[in-house]
Amino acid sequence: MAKIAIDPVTRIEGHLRLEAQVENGRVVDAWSSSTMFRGMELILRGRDPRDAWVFAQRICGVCTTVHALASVRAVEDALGIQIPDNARLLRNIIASTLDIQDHVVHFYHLHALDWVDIVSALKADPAKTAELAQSISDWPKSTAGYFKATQERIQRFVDSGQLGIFANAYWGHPAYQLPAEANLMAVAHYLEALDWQREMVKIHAIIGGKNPHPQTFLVGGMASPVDPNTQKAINTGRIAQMRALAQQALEFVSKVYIPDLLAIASFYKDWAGIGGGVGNYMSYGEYPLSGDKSAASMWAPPGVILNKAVGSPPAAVDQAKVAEYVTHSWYSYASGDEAGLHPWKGETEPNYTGPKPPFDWLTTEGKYSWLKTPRYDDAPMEVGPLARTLIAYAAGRPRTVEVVNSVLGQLGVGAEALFSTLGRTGARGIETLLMCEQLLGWIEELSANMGRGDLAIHNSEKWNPASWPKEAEGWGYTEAPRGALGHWVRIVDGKIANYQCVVPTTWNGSPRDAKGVRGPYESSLIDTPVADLEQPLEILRTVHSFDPCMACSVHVVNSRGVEVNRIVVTK
Ligand code: NFE
Ligand code: MG
Repeated sequence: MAKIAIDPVTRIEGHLRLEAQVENGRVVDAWSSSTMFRGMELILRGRDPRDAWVFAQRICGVCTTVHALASVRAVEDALGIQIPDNARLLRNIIASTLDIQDHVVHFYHLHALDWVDIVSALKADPAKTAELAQSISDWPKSTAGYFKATQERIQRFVDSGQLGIFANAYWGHPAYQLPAEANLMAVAHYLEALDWQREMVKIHAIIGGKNPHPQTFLVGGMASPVDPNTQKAINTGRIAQMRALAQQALEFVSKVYIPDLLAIASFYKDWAGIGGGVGNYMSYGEYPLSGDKSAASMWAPPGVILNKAVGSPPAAVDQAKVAEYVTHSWYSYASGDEAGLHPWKGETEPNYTGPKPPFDWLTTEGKYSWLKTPRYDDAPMEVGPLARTLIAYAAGRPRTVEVVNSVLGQLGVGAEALFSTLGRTGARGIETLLMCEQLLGWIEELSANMGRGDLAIHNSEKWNPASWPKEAEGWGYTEAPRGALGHWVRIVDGKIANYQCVVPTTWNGSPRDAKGVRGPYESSLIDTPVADLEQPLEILRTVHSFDPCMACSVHVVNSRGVEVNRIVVTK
């Protein structure tokens, strides 16, 4: 029996530490700990609720914008505000653009190197690489000369002795399975995706002036004027620009990302049996297709699936069933640390009792993370692209069913393969493709509204706080790239009395709850093979498949912080 600590986990956002017990080459127990406290919820207290989104959006620069969206929706829910149709469309366009860009960046820049060995790419034959690439896609860049130039670029990195962004990985690890040519193809696309993602987020700049943190939200709608006849608004030219960027996105995703995903997955089918986790999935639903907020009018349907039951329609989501525990988190609740609190009654009172330098193991029987432990109806929930895809699949959404079945068929695996590390990574790609198809539709809808003279972007009916009730509570939700995101606000006398964010990575990365039940990361690591304790590549594969973001989930690093970049092994 050996115990290992990985701290920090890299190629994620924020500060995550994992501890795992390994026996006979397999993980038998695991603990997930966020080592960072931020207190964003506290700085919102006492402020004007109409300003909250500007602060909340700064929770994260990776899933930028979703916190602004959840925030304005929470206040709109509290005050009973309906938004104009153009605001719905602008919000859908901004959020889906983020989702597409974030998923591609995750696949190539945060996750691919768990599967792709850059150093092996140096041994590839560029002509054979071109043959391979052309056999899976008609992407025009796939020539021998192109792959040779990529290889020379990597060689220059290696010769300089400074791998830069490619340093600190486990190159040559026995768990890497791809032939050299597939490695070279993937590295070439890693570099291409860097350029592509910069173009894609120009949609945010067109609507909201910049990325990250587009500056265009308003309680009651949006602040981006739409008018085909003026340079000072989103006009016909801007629509054409967005349309071109969305078309480029669909091209890149369908001709590069998806073929790469399928090609890489075909060498790692054993990962369809590893990394499943809690088996419960939740989505709040997102992308309203009309002003109606019913489940049927959400492009990504809301729902809850328990115990992998995708054969029947998902249950409805009731936000009243969300509660956060701090039994194993570095916080204290006034009423004691055993019971969970619904976010409207939520408390953020730090109580750090964790490791001290130079090195200390987590006290896992007590508190061991800055993440709280959210539970739905007392059960742990996995959230994110896999949850959304399974819920859309179980709800019988035709395009999801079609693409999921096609991907399973191409890989020659059954539906049970979805509940795994590979399933999580595959679902993210499937969702990206479907969302690219849909994004173009929202741009056309906005254009059609403008064409018929509907230029409304904001509903100012309740702008004056004198029109608000003395007390109000609201819930704002969205499906962020990493999953279900909720903001809960209590407004008293026109000011924020309480504000709580329960974020995707809080759901997925949470420590155990009061009953000792593991969170999704912890649970998914059980049974993961570990070939080399000093190079726990397999653990990173599973945890990276969730796309962790600790910045979001704890919403300043402990100044006495634990040692960084170190793997500690005890045998
Ligand atoms: Ni900082 Fe985020 C997303 C939100 S969180 S990345 O997606 O909300 O886990
Ligand atoms: Mg929170």
